[in-house]
Amino acid sequence: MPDPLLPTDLPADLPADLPRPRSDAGSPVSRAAALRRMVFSGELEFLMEAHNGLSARIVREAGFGGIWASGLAMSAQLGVRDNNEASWTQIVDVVEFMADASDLPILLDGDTGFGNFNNVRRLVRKLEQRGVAGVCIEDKQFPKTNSFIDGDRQPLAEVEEFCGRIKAGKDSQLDEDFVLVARVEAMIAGWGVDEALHRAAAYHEAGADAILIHSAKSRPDEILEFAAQWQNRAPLVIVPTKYYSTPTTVFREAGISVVIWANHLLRAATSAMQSVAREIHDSRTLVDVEDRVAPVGEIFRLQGADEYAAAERRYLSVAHQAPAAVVLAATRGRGLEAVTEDRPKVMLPIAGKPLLRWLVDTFKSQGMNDITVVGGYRADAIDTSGLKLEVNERHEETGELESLRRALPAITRDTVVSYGDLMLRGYILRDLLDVKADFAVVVDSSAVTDEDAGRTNDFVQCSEPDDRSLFGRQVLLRRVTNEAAGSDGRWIGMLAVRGEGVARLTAMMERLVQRPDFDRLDMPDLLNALVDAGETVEVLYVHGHWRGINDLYDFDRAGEFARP
Ligand code: SPV
Ligand code: MG
Repeated sequence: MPDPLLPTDLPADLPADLPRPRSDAGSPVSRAAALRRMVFSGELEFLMEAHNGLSARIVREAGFGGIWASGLAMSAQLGVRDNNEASWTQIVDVVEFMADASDLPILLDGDTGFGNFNNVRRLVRKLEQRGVAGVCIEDKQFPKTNSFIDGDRQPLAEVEEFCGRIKAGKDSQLDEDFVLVARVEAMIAGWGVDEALHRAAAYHEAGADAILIHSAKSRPDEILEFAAQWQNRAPLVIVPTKYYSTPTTVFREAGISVVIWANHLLRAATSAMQSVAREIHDSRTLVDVEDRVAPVGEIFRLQGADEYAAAERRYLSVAHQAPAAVVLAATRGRGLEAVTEDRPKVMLPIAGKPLLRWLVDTFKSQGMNDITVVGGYRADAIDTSGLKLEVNERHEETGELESLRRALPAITRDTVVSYGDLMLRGYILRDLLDVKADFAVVVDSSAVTDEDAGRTNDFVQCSEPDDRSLFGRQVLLRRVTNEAAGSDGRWIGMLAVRGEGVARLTAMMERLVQRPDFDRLDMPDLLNALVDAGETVEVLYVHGHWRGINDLYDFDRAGEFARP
């Protein structure tokens, strides 16, 4: 459901923790109304330049109340000149990304309006449709050049003609709050304060909501003179890029309404990119710059990755999400001490890659990319690429269930819980995923040898022994024991939990944690507790095609299994 407090023209995917524009009564206002309030607040207000979605979000997070979508900055980030080389629709596309990325009111630098009165009409319509709060048009001719490039050689528009553009823009806005600012370039073009005043009065008369009075001088004198003579007939907007050393209180005292910091994010980004590019080029390494640049995680945060994950949980049908996987990999490995000095068992190489990778690749081959590994012994040596790592620091004095407990936050949907020292043919996992039961385990019914009996546990008794004629019939788990004799096979160490079983697994874990002997409990204890609680744990029988790597004997033979 949309947030009822959000104005309808705001993007829905923004983090909810930042303040939204509100009326005095506390109810939400549109962005156009928010910009209008800034312009007419009677206080000195500030707009910060942004030039794309990312910088728009950064402006919002910095705490500004509004954005200046600078023509100079937007054209520069596109790699073109501020001479209307980017078409007006390209500019509207850029500003649309900004409006999507930030819920701040945006005042678009609309240059000359991109043509005559007719272009201004269409521009205003398109801006309103895209959530832009206002536009500033300047009294020059299309195509324009940036005011700071030979500004005094640039022809100004005829006053009457420019008034026509203003009227056309005002007549076409559908939202009465949409703000049209008329920009006076007379002082840039060297025509002086009087001409500027004459033009500003005409533009105000034509319907402009505010006047942007621009100057390229390094001191604010002509701006202050203009403001003094203007006498607050309409709000004044200024761009002190050239007279930047003027204290801000001077503008406040002059009765200015809005100060635009017009290009500083573009320039900040440019300096940073130049320095980092040069340094990486010269040093041919990333080590010196890594700590100076934003971590990739910060970029994800600014992009709203968390909101996406939440939306995925909310909207992506569970049927379309591959299950998650939790891999228990905390142990060093019995009888493997000689080869696990510097790594846990799951990092032992088998036919050229770590044991854990074989398992992870099997998961990935079934589209399961959400994989959480619980490490313990030498968890630091686990290769975590493509994985999330949880660590059971108490692995030496705890059993497998304490490791599983560490991964419970990751078990929010269908999940396969697996021992980490397991290799298996892909079809076993695929068949397990096809089982529809809330709980399902894979059991190998091939003859249990005497040799196995001495070396491993996890023998199981089932509702029926394996029999190929069982195909299609449901077989249930009765008990996991360490008794080979009389068992129906071996649990291979893989449990699938799906649907409502996910919550019941969590509930069962919460009950088991209360037991005084919890630290000694292993996965078989969980399976038995589920059975004892009346849960249906379905058995998928297989006949070989997997290996548990329990000791040096298994390790020695694993390579053959990996590459038969
Ligand atoms: C812009 O930011 O594009 C402006 C202000 O129009 S200025 O560059 O000062 O002309
Ligand atoms: Mg501009």
